Amino acid sequence: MYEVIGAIRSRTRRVLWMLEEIGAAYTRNAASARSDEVRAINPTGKIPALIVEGTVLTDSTAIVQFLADRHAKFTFETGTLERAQQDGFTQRILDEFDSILWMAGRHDHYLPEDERIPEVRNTVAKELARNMAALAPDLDGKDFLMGGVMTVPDLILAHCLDWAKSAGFEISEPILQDYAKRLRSRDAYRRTLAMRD
Ligand SMILES: N[C@@H](CCC(=O)N[C@@H](CS)C(=O)NCC(=O)O)C(=O)O
Repeated sequence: MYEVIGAIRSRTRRVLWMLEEIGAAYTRNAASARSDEVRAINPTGKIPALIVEGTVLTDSTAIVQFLADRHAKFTFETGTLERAQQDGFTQRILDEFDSILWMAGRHDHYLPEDERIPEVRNTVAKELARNMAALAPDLDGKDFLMGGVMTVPDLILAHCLDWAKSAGFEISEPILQDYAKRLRSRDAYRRTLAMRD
């Protein structure tokens, strides 16, 4: 039994989505980032965290990959060339989507007001558009980043595309629009979307 820590409107959704995909049993504690409750579990105050057999795991991508490895689903095996390619996509999505969206989020609402630079949003919009255009060929004629099989970086990318949309950034590439639609139509995704804290 897993325990997921974190409010739904955060990267916690990635962990819940993976758990729904693999059909593992879990409980939820929808604690907010930086709350005392979260700090008692993860001293950085960040969410999500996953408690497994009394051990606290942190970082959504690390947790999602752990679940994939442990349940041997949505991942290639470690030590294979396919796994190296899969991990390359994961890191690329984190560099080119997650970190940029987080930059926009910090300057939009997270940093102390006197540290926010509103113009960052324009730079982020341009950078996201460039990164989407660069990624589109990697999805041309494929259902998922690794071809016919959904793996961890697909889950992270689909979440980032949702995040971009909800933050008001355009999904500029038709290939990425179709891809996001395909992933959003999955039953496990829909179940996480219906979740409330
Ligand atoms: N790379 C980490 C980032 C975790 C993170 O920054 N989470 C946000 C919510 S989505 C948070 O807890 N922010 C609070 C803070 O930065 O103090 C992950 O993927 O889990």
